[in-house]
Amino acid sequence: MKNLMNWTAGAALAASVAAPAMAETWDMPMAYAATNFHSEVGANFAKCVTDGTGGNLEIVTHPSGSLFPGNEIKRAVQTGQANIGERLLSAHQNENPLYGVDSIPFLVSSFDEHEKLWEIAGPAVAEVMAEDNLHYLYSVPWPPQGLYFRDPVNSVADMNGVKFRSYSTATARLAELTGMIPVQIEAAEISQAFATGVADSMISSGATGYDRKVWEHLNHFYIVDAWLPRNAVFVNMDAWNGLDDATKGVMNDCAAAAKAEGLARSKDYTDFTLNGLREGGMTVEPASDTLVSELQAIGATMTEEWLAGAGDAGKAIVDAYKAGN
Ligand code: PCA
Repeated sequence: MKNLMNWTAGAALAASVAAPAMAETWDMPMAYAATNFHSEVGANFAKCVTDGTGGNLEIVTHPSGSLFPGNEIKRAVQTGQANIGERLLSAHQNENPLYGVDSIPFLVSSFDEHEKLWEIAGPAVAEVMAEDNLHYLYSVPWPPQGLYFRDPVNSVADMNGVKFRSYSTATARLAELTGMIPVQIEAAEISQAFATGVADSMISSGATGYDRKVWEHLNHFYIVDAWLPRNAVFVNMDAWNGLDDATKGVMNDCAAAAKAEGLARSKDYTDFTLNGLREGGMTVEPASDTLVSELQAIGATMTEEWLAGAGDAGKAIVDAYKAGN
Protein backbone atom coordinates (compact mmCIF):
# COMPACT_ATOMS: atom_id res chain seq x y z
CA MET A 1 0.00 0.00 0.00
CA LYS A 2 2.79 2.37 0.95
CA ASN A 3 4.51 1.71 -2.38
CA LEU A 4 1.32 2.29 -4.26
CA MET A 5 0.96 5.64 -2.54
CA ASN A 6 4.51 6.57 -3.51
CA TRP A 7 3.82 5.74 -7.12
CA THR A 8 0.59 7.73 -7.01
CA ALA A 9 2.43 10.67 -5.53
CA GLY A 10 4.98 10.49 -8.36
CA ALA A 11 2.27 10.41 -10.98
CA ALA A 12 0.27 13.13 -9.25
CA LEU A 13 3.17 15.49 -9.68
CA ALA A 14 2.40 15.09 -13.37
CA ALA A 15 -0.22 17.73 -13.46
CA SER A 16 2.10 20.43 -12.17
CA VAL A 17 4.98 19.77 -14.57
CA ALA A 18 5.67 22.45 -17.12
CA ALA A 19 5.85 20.97 -20.60
CA PRO A 20 9.30 20.97 -22.23
CA ALA A 21 9.35 22.36 -25.75
CA MET A 22 9.45 18.95 -27.42
CA ALA A 23 8.39 15.50 -26.28
CA GLU A 24 11.26 13.00 -26.06
CA THR A 25 11.48 9.23 -25.90
CA TRP A 26 14.31 7.58 -23.97
CA ASP A 27 15.10 3.91 -24.53
CA MET A 28 16.08 2.10 -21.34
CA PRO A 29 18.11 -1.09 -21.86
CA MET A 30 17.85 -3.67 -19.07
CA ALA A 31 19.64 -7.05 -18.85
CA TYR A 32 17.11 -9.25 -17.07
CA ALA A 33 13.89 -10.91 -18.26
CA ALA A 34 10.70 -8.84 -18.42
CA THR A 35 9.15 -10.94 -15.63
CA ASN A 36 12.06 -10.39 -13.23
CA PHE A 37 11.18 -8.02 -10.39
CA HIS A 38 13.94 -5.54 -11.28
CA SER A 39 12.52 -5.31 -14.79
CA GLU A 40 8.96 -4.93 -13.52
CA VAL A 41 10.02 -2.19 -11.11
CA GLY A 42 11.90 -0.53 -13.99
CA ALA A 43 8.75 -0.68 -16.12
CA ASN A 44 6.77 0.94 -13.29
CA PHE A 45 9.46 3.60 -13.01
CA ALA A 46 9.28 4.26 -16.75
CA LYS A 47 5.49 4.59 -16.60
CA CYS A 48 5.74 6.86 -13.55
CA VAL A 49 8.06 9.23 -15.45
CA THR A 50 6.01 9.07 -18.64
CA ASP A 51 2.77 9.80 -16.75
CA GLY A 52 4.48 12.29 -14.44
CA THR A 53 5.72 14.40 -17.33
CA GLY A 54 2.41 14.19 -19.16
CA GLY A 55 4.16 12.17 -21.87
CA ASN A 56 6.81 14.81 -22.51
CA LEU A 57 9.50 12.37 -21.43
CA GLU A 58 8.50 8.86 -22.39
CA ILE A 59 10.76 6.08 -21.11
CA VAL A 60 10.55 2.74 -22.93
CA THR A 61 12.16 -0.27 -21.23
CA HIS A 62 13.90 -3.01 -23.23
CA PRO A 63 14.39 -6.04 -20.92
CA SER A 64 16.33 -9.30 -21.52
CA GLY A 65 19.35 -7.55 -23.00
CA SER A 66 17.30 -7.00 -26.18
CA LEU A 67 18.63 -3.50 -26.93
CA PHE A 68 22.14 -3.95 -25.50
CA PRO A 69 23.42 -7.11 -23.78
CA GLY A 70 24.05 -6.65 -20.06
CA ASN A 71 27.79 -6.15 -20.38
CA GLU A 72 27.32 -3.30 -22.88
CA ILE A 73 24.62 -1.31 -21.09
CA LYS A 74 26.87 0.85 -18.94
CA ARG A 75 29.06 1.89 -21.86
CA ALA A 76 25.99 2.52 -24.04
CA VAL A 77 24.61 5.00 -21.48
CA GLN A 78 28.00 6.61 -20.83
CA THR A 79 28.41 7.34 -24.52
CA GLY A 80 24.82 8.42 -25.07
CA GLN A 81 23.81 5.50 -27.30
CA ALA A 82 21.02 5.16 -24.75
CA ASN A 83 20.03 7.93 -22.34
CA ILE A 84 19.10 5.67 -19.42
CA GLY A 85 19.74 2.04 -18.44
CA GLU A 86 19.96 -0.54 -15.68
CA ARG A 87 23.04 -2.58 -14.87
CA LEU A 88 24.52 -4.79 -12.17
CA LEU A 89 27.35 -2.48 -11.13
CA SER A 90 29.58 -5.18 -9.61
CA ALA A 91 30.20 -6.48 -13.13
CA HIS A 92 32.29 -3.30 -13.55
CA GLN A 93 34.52 -3.75 -10.51
CA ASN A 94 37.51 -4.09 -12.86
CA GLU A 95 36.94 -0.43 -13.88
CA ASN A 96 36.76 0.80 -10.29
CA PRO A 97 36.80 -1.35 -7.13
CA LEU A 98 33.99 0.75 -5.61
CA TYR A 99 31.60 -0.76 -8.15
CA GLY A 100 32.12 -4.02 -6.26
CA VAL A 101 31.45 -2.67 -2.77
CA ASP A 102 28.23 -4.71 -2.70
CA SER A 103 30.13 -7.95 -3.39
CA ILE A 104 32.60 -8.16 -0.50
CA PRO A 105 31.99 -11.72 0.75
CA PHE A 106 30.20 -12.05 4.09
CA LEU A 107 30.49 -8.36 4.99
CA VAL A 108 26.68 -8.22 5.03
CA SER A 109 24.30 -11.13 4.88
CA SER A 110 20.82 -9.65 5.36
CA PHE A 111 18.80 -6.97 3.60
CA ASP A 112 18.98 -4.71 6.65
CA GLU A 113 22.76 -4.96 6.90
CA HIS A 114 23.08 -4.46 3.18
CA GLU A 115 20.95 -1.31 3.22
CA LYS A 116 23.13 0.10 6.01
CA LEU A 117 26.22 -0.55 3.89
CA TRP A 118 24.60 1.06 0.86
CA GLU A 119 23.60 4.18 2.82
CA ILE A 120 27.32 4.67 3.47
CA ALA A 121 28.67 3.47 0.12
CA GLY A 122 25.96 4.79 -2.23
CA PRO A 123 27.17 8.42 -2.38
CA ALA A 124 30.76 7.29 -3.08
CA VAL A 125 29.56 4.99 -5.86
CA ALA A 126 27.46 7.82 -7.31
CA GLU A 127 30.63 9.98 -7.45
CA VAL A 128 32.47 7.26 -9.33
CA MET A 129 29.55 7.02 -11.73
CA ALA A 130 29.64 10.79 -12.29
CA GLU A 131 33.30 10.43 -13.33
CA ASP A 132 32.00 7.92 -15.89
CA ASN A 133 29.49 10.49 -17.22
CA LEU A 134 26.57 8.81 -15.46
CA HIS A 135 23.96 10.28 -13.13
CA TYR A 136 22.91 7.68 -10.53
CA LEU A 137 19.15 7.49 -10.01
CA TYR A 138 18.28 4.47 -7.86
CA SER A 139 19.28 0.90 -7.16
CA VAL A 140 17.69 -2.28 -5.87
CA PRO A 141 19.36 -5.28 -4.21
CA TRP A 142 19.08 -8.86 -5.37
CA PRO A 143 18.26 -11.41 -2.66
CA PRO A 144 21.23 -13.01 -0.83
CA GLN A 145 23.58 -15.06 -2.99
CA GLY A 146 23.83 -18.85 -2.63
CA LEU A 147 25.62 -21.60 -4.53
CA TYR A 148 24.02 -23.74 -7.24
CA PHE A 149 25.50 -27.09 -8.29
CA ARG A 150 24.49 -30.02 -10.41
CA ASP A 151 26.20 -32.48 -8.03
CA PRO A 152 26.33 -32.39 -4.21
CA VAL A 153 29.09 -30.24 -2.71
CA ASN A 154 30.17 -30.50 0.92
CA SER A 155 33.56 -28.82 0.79
CA VAL A 156 35.68 -26.66 -1.48
CA ALA A 157 37.49 -29.81 -2.65
CA ASP A 158 34.21 -30.95 -4.24
CA MET A 159 34.21 -27.80 -6.41
CA ASN A 160 37.55 -28.53 -8.05
CA GLY A 161 37.34 -28.29 -11.85
CA VAL A 162 33.60 -27.52 -11.92
CA LYS A 163 32.53 -25.09 -14.67
CA PHE A 164 31.09 -22.06 -12.92
CA ARG A 165 28.90 -19.34 -14.43
CA SER A 166 30.15 -15.95 -13.20
CA TYR A 167 28.43 -12.57 -13.52
CA SER A 168 30.95 -10.18 -11.96
CA THR A 169 34.56 -9.70 -10.93
CA ALA A 170 33.94 -11.13 -7.45
CA THR A 171 32.13 -14.22 -8.75
CA ALA A 172 34.99 -14.98 -11.15
CA ARG A 173 37.53 -14.56 -8.34
CA LEU A 174 35.49 -16.85 -6.09
CA ALA A 175 35.64 -19.49 -8.80
CA GLU A 176 39.42 -19.17 -9.10
CA LEU A 177 39.97 -19.40 -5.36
CA THR A 178 37.80 -22.52 -5.11
CA GLY A 179 39.50 -24.26 -8.05
CA MET A 180 36.52 -23.88 -10.38
CA ILE A 181 36.55 -22.65 -13.98
CA PRO A 182 34.72 -19.32 -14.37
CA VAL A 183 32.72 -18.52 -17.51
CA GLN A 184 31.11 -15.06 -17.62
CA ILE A 185 27.50 -15.47 -18.79
CA GLU A 186 24.59 -13.03 -18.61
CA ALA A 187 21.45 -14.28 -16.85
CA ALA A 188 19.54 -14.12 -20.15
CA GLU A 189 21.84 -16.91 -21.46
CA ILE A 190 22.14 -19.20 -18.46
CA SER A 191 19.42 -21.73 -19.28
CA GLN A 192 21.25 -22.47 -22.51
CA ALA A 193 24.62 -22.57 -20.75
CA PHE A 194 23.38 -25.17 -18.25
CA ALA A 195 21.53 -27.16 -20.93
CA THR A 196 24.66 -27.45 -23.07
CA GLY A 197 27.10 -28.08 -20.20
CA VAL A 198 28.99 -24.80 -20.70
CA ALA A 199 28.48 -24.39 -16.94
CA ASP A 200 27.33 -26.72 -14.14
CA SER A 201 27.20 -24.27 -11.26
CA MET A 202 26.84 -20.62 -10.29
CA ILE A 203 26.43 -18.24 -7.39
CA SER A 204 23.21 -16.23 -7.54
CA SER A 205 19.95 -15.55 -5.74
CA GLY A 206 17.03 -17.93 -5.55
CA ALA A 207 15.36 -15.33 -7.76
CA THR A 208 17.59 -15.88 -10.77
CA GLY A 209 17.51 -19.67 -10.44
CA TYR A 210 13.73 -19.54 -10.20
CA ASP A 211 13.35 -17.09 -13.10
CA ARG A 212 15.55 -19.30 -15.32
CA LYS A 213 14.03 -22.63 -14.11
CA VAL A 214 17.48 -23.99 -13.36
CA TRP A 215 16.01 -27.13 -11.74
CA GLU A 216 15.87 -28.50 -15.26
CA HIS A 217 19.66 -28.87 -15.09
CA LEU A 218 20.92 -28.29 -11.53
CA ASN A 219 20.00 -30.13 -8.32
CA HIS A 220 21.45 -28.31 -5.32
CA PHE A 221 21.16 -24.84 -3.84
CA TYR A 222 23.31 -24.12 -0.80
CA ILE A 223 22.33 -21.12 1.31
CA VAL A 224 25.49 -19.14 2.13
CA ASP A 225 24.25 -15.50 2.03
CA ALA A 226 27.57 -14.42 0.57
CA TRP A 227 26.47 -10.88 -0.41
CA LEU A 228 23.59 -8.93 -1.96
CA PRO A 229 24.57 -7.22 -5.22
CA ARG A 230 22.57 -4.30 -6.63
CA ASN A 231 21.18 -3.34 -10.00
CA ALA A 232 21.48 0.40 -10.55
CA VAL A 233 19.53 2.68 -12.86
CA PHE A 234 21.48 5.63 -14.27
CA VAL A 235 21.17 8.40 -16.84
CA ASN A 236 23.72 9.77 -19.30
CA MET A 237 25.05 12.86 -17.51
CA ASP A 238 24.59 15.18 -20.49
CA ALA A 239 21.02 13.97 -20.96
CA TRP A 240 20.37 14.50 -17.24
CA ASN A 241 21.84 18.01 -17.31
CA GLY A 242 19.60 18.80 -20.26
CA LEU A 243 16.39 18.16 -18.29
CA ASP A 244 14.47 21.01 -16.72
CA ASP A 245 14.04 21.06 -12.95
CA ALA A 246 10.42 19.91 -13.04
CA THR A 247 11.33 16.82 -15.08
CA LYS A 248 14.27 16.09 -12.78
CA GLY A 249 11.82 16.34 -9.88
CA VAL A 250 9.51 13.76 -11.44
CA MET A 251 12.47 11.47 -12.13
CA ASN A 252 13.66 11.76 -8.53
CA ASP A 253 10.19 11.05 -7.10
CA CYS A 254 9.71 8.07 -9.39
CA ALA A 255 13.22 6.83 -8.52
CA ALA A 256 12.45 7.00 -4.79
CA ALA A 257 9.24 5.02 -5.33
CA ALA A 258 11.10 2.45 -7.46
CA LYS A 259 13.82 2.01 -4.84
CA ALA A 260 11.22 1.35 -2.13
CA GLU A 261 9.13 -0.99 -4.27
CA GLY A 262 12.22 -2.86 -5.47
CA LEU A 263 13.53 -3.47 -1.95
CA ALA A 264 10.13 -4.72 -0.76
CA ARG A 265 9.79 -7.04 -3.74
CA SER A 266 13.32 -8.38 -3.41
CA LYS A 267 12.60 -9.28 0.24
CA ASP A 268 9.27 -10.92 -0.64
CA TYR A 269 10.83 -12.82 -3.51
CA THR A 270 13.55 -14.42 -1.36
CA ASP A 271 11.52 -17.18 0.36
CA PHE A 272 9.07 -17.43 -2.50
CA THR A 273 11.80 -18.34 -4.97
CA LEU A 274 13.67 -20.71 -2.63
CA ASN A 275 10.37 -22.58 -2.23
CA GLY A 276 9.99 -22.46 -5.99
CA LEU A 277 13.39 -24.16 -6.39
CA ARG A 278 12.23 -26.89 -3.98
CA GLU A 279 9.00 -27.36 -5.89
CA GLY A 280 11.10 -27.65 -9.04
CA GLY A 281 12.85 -30.62 -7.40
CA MET A 282 16.03 -29.04 -6.07
CA THR A 283 17.52 -29.64 -2.64
CA VAL A 284 17.69 -26.26 -0.87
CA GLU A 285 19.71 -26.32 2.36
CA PRO A 286 22.37 -24.45 4.31
CA ALA A 287 25.94 -25.22 3.24
CA SER A 288 27.83 -27.69 5.47
CA ASP A 289 29.89 -26.28 8.34
CA THR A 290 33.06 -27.30 6.52
CA LEU A 291 32.05 -25.49 3.36
CA VAL A 292 30.98 -22.39 5.30
CA SER A 293 34.30 -22.12 7.12
CA GLU A 294 36.30 -22.72 3.94
CA LEU A 295 34.28 -20.08 2.11
CA GLN A 296 34.79 -17.65 4.95
CA ALA A 297 38.55 -18.06 4.65
CA ILE A 298 38.27 -17.37 0.91
CA GLY A 299 36.01 -14.43 1.70
CA ALA A 300 38.69 -13.00 3.99
CA THR A 301 41.21 -13.19 1.13
CA MET A 302 38.77 -11.49 -1.25
CA THR A 303 38.05 -8.78 1.32
CA GLU A 304 41.79 -8.06 1.69
CA GLU A 305 42.15 -7.93 -2.08
CA TRP A 306 39.21 -5.56 -2.39
CA LEU A 307 40.54 -3.28 0.33
CA ALA A 308 43.97 -3.23 -1.28
CA GLY A 309 42.42 -2.20 -4.60
CA ALA A 310 39.89 0.29 -3.24
CA GLY A 311 42.43 2.24 -1.14
CA ASP A 312 41.39 4.88 1.40
CA ALA A 313 37.91 5.38 -0.09
CA GLY A 314 37.12 1.68 0.27
CA LYS A 315 38.59 1.40 3.75
CA ALA A 316 36.58 4.43 4.90
CA ILE A 317 33.34 2.76 3.76
CA VAL A 318 34.06 -0.59 5.41
CA ASP A 319 35.28 1.07 8.63
CA ALA A 320 32.21 3.31 8.81
CA TYR A 321 29.93 0.34 8.19
CA LYS A 322 31.62 -1.78 10.87
CA ALA A 323 31.61 1.11 13.34
CA GLY A 324 27.85 1.37 12.98
CA ASN A 325 27.22 -2.32 13.67
N1 PCA B 1 21.01 -12.49 -10.09
C1 PCA B 1 21.84 -11.87 -11.06
C2 PCA B 1 22.88 -11.14 -10.29
C3 PCA B 1 22.69 -11.49 -8.88
C4 PCA B 1 21.47 -12.31 -8.86
O1 PCA B 1 20.91 -12.74 -7.84
C5 PCA B 1 22.48 -12.85 -11.97
O2 PCA B 1 22.63 -14.02 -11.61
O3 PCA B 1 22.88 -12.44 -13.06
